[in-house]
Amino acid sequence: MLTVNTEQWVNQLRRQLQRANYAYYLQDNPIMEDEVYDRLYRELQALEEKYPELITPDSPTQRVGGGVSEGFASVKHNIPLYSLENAFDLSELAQWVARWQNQVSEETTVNYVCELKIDGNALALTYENGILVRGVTRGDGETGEEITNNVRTIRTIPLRLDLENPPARVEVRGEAFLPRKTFEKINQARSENGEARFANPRNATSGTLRQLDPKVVAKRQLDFFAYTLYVIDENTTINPKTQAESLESLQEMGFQVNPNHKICQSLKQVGDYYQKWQEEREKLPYETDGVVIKINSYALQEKLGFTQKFPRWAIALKFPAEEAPTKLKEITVNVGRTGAVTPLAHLEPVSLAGTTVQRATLHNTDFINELDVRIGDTVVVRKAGDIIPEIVRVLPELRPESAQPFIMPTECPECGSRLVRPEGEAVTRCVNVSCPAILRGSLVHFASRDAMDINGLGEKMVENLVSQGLVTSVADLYHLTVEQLTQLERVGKQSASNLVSAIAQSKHQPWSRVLYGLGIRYVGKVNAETLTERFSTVEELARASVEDLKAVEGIGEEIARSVYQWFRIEANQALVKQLQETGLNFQAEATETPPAETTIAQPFAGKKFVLTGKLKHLTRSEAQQLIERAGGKVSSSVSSKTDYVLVGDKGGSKQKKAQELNIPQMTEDEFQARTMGL
Ligand code: 0OW
Repeated sequence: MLTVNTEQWVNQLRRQLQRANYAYYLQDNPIMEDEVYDRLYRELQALEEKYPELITPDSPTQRVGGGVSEGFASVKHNIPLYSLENAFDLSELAQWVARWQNQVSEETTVNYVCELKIDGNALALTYENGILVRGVTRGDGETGEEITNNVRTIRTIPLRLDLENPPARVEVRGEAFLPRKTFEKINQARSENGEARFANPRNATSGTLRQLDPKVVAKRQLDFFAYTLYVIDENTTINPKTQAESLESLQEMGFQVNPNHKICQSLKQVGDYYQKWQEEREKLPYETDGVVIKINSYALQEKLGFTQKFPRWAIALKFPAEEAPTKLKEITVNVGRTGAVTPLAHLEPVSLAGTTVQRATLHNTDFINELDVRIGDTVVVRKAGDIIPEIVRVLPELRPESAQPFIMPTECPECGSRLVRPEGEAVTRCVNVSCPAILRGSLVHFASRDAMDINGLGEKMVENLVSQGLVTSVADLYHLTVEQLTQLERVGKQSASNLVSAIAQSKHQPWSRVLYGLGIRYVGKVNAETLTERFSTVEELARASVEDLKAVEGIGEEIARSVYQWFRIEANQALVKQLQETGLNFQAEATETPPAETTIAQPFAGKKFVLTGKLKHLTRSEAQQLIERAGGKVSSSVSSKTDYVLVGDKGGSKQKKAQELNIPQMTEDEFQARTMGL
């Protein structure tokens, strides 16, 4: 029989479970083990089943309530949901300020609240006496769809406000969204059971909010950030005067408020906030498409009021588009160091995420066939956090009659030999070891930082040496003379002798770097170190069987085969012989310094860079990011300690200083070749 203390106990259980939910979902800091939570939850469920009169709408057991809806009622918002005017750069932001500034007296100090613009779906929530009674989609701002049962399944939306004396009515607005990881999981599941994938988290969110079955919504695990609070109650103590105070009150009531909001005293600070998040937003676990700037003072907001559609006191400053449509003019193929033939898309130049994009990778023929991309198509190209632009889809409705499917060439464009596509591999490749493209790639690799580290032997110089026929294998490098080099265009006496001595210097590199420099497939820097620790001379390594090689920790079937076959090719054996005669190290030296901690991904470990001139395909910060990711550092002035100057368009005084100090200059193409794939 229902006793008072049963009711009390049920209320206590409810409070305890609500506290546990808040700690788990909003503070990421559970206050009890899952099994303890489940035990208490089931006890509450059993008591509510036994005494249904005890059930309250805010009970944790009521999150996934209600059956499958037929459809959603269209309801009028108690207060309209305003949308935001857009600005696309800082000058448009300044124009927004100018528009309302003349309505504000001179001496008024204006400060702003900057909030990340969450790329989700706005929701309007209504609480009566602290209990959630209604959840509505934004709709057209005046009316929306009543989806209360679905909203109740969002764990970061409280079913009851965490207040002793809740106001009569509270209206809360915020953004429902799907974190990236959750979105990927949902799409994975949809692919597995043959459903169409959602295009992006925002679409997935709106699709989920309009699901007729709350159980499906609950499984999708939507999330929510609150950003607007209205308190409707004559004698309430909660009376925020600014947007910042509202965000605090929302937090106190139990809502999740985005932690990256910031009060800015000036447009300069707003600009810094915008710049910071434009660069860092890829790291966030959810998608954003800009920042929302609001005048902080409610008195000032009231004074400024609204236009037909927007509040005058707020604006969305959007991040530059990461995706844009452009015309695919032609497709060429690029032969890389390992002979891999990769199709390259040449595009009508399009400005994207702050740079001009004219090239994008098409990966391989499978990718081209999957997209059915044809020459002449209008394609959507994407340039997100990772720097290399990629074609994501074709817009078939815009396909011209003349569009031609791309046919991968059967002959290598560099040497004419037949291209092969090894069984089961996506990549088509040229296997002619004396193919100039492979020769160029192998020379750049041999001279690279992690291999023989020959300064001044970058892509441009290699291109020069190969096209003038001065070098037909890495062994030829060691016979180059200053006279020969000064015959080349744009090679002065000084840089010629620097290069000859840098090449001579490289003979002291340890056996592990020589092995890595030979460019055997699948033998990266780490594997080269592993192999040369186990096989201290090249003779031992050349004699090793596939089994011997596989016996080495970290060396799998693929690498073992590749090494075994490499040493059975005549030309390779001759090359090793030549290099040995030249005096390179093909055995571990007793005094060999332990392998540097740098891994493959650190081609610029310890190197100091200075950037000068405008880069074509990268912004300064992107180039800096790549350099740091590759283990290098960027400083602002050229000195004798500088290792490389990365020269864009019109290098200016820094380029001049580099020439005076004889510091190697790197072009953007060389830089991209050296950092490709990082
Ligand atoms: N998406 C957001 C966001 C935000 C409202 C109130 C004043 C005008 C719009 O993160 N942080 N703050 C607001 O403020 N709106 C936002 O999103 C809007 C809602 C409807 C259209 C935009 O998505």
